[in-house]
Amino acid sequence: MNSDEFQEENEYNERTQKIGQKYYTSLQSTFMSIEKTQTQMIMEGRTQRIGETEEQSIVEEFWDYYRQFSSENPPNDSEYYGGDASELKMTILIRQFQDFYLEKIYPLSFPVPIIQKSYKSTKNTRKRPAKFFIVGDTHGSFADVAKLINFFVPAIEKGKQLGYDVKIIIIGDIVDRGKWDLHNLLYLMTFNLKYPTNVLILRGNHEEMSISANYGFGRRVMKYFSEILFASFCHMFKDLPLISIFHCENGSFLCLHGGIPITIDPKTGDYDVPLLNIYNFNNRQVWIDEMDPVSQQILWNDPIINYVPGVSEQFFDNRRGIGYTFGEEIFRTFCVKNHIDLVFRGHQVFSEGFHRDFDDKFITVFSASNYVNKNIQARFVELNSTDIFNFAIHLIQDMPG
Ligand SMILES: [Mn+2]
Repeated sequence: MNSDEFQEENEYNERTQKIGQKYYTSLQSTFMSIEKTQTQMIMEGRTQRIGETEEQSIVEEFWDYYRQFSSENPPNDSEYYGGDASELKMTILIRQFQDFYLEKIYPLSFPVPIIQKSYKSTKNTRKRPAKFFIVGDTHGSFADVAKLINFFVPAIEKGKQLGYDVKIIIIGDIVDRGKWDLHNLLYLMTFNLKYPTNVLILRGNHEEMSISANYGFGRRVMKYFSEILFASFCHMFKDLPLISIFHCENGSFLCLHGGIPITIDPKTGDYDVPLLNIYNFNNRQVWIDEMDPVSQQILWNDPIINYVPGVSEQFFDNRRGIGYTFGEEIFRTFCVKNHIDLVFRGHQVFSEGFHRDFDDKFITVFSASNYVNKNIQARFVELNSTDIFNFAIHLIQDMPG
C-alpha cells in the first residue's frame, strides 16, 4: 500500500554533494596513506604483518564485548570497546575486515562486484543444500541486530550438524539514522569475521562517504574519535560488493541494496538494462559521484510501487535526488537478460517491514524496528536452495533474545 511507504525525498542534494566534495578532497592524503600501507603489506606478505593469533584475538575481543549485550540491554551509544585504545582496536578490525574482503570475498583482481555461488545439482552431482537468511536495512537499530545475531549463531551451528550451508546476506544500510550505528557496524563486521563462510555484507547507499557524513555516522565517528577513523571506514566501504547471486535447484535469486539499474544511450536516449557479467563497473570509490551510473543506481534505485503495466512510464527520476524508479518491464527484461528469477533488496521503508512487487518477484525487506522515530515491523527473509520461491518473511520481534 502506498500509505505504508515512507518515501525519502531529496536525500542526495546539493548540500550532500558539497559535503562529499569537501571530504573527498580533504581526506585524499589519508586514503593514499591507507593504500600505501596496504600495498606495502601485500608486497611484504600479509602473514608477517600481524601474527594470525593476534588478528584472531581482536575479533574474539570484539565478539566477547558485543555478546554480553542484548536487545533489552544495548551498549552505551557513546562508549566503545577498548577505552583509550578503542580507536586503535577499531582500526585493526577495519583493516582485517577490509583485507578479508580484498583477499577472500571480492579481490582487487576481480572487476565484477558480484558474489556468486551455485547450489544447483547437475545430472551427475548432487549439491549440498543451503539455507539463506536475508537482512535489510538495520540503520543503527541495535535491538534488531542483537536479536538477529542471537538467532543466527545457533542456526549456523545447526546447519553444520545437519550438513547444509547457512548463508546470511546483509544488504547494506547498517550505518546512519540510528544512534547505535557504529556499534551495529562493528558487531556485524565482527560477526562476519567470526563466521567468514556464512556471512556476506553488501554495500548500501549509506555505506558511502557523502551520505554517511550527512546522516549521522560520520558526525558520530568524528565526535568520539577522528576524521582519520571516518576515512578508514569510508575506504573500507568501497570494497564491499554490490550484488550476490545464488543459483539454486529451481531458480536463481539476487540480492542488492536499491534496485535494477538502467543504461541510457547518450546519443539516442534509448534505454537498456546491463548484462552484469560484462558491464564495466567502477564501484570501488569512496564517493558516489566517482562511481559509474550503474553502480550508483544499484545502491539508489526504487521500484515504481503498484506499477500498472502499459500505463506507467518505464522509469522516472527518483525523488531521492539520484537514480531512477523503474517499472515491471525493466525488471523483467533485466531478469531475462541476467537469468534471475527473484530479487531481494532493502532501501525502502514500509511500516509492515516488507513489500512484494512485480508478481512477488521483487521483494523489499526492512530490518530496523525503529527508524527515525517511526515504529516498523522489522523483518528478515528465510529461504532454502531446494525451493527459492517458498520463502518466509519473519518478524524480528518474534525471535528469541
Ligand atoms: Mn538505502
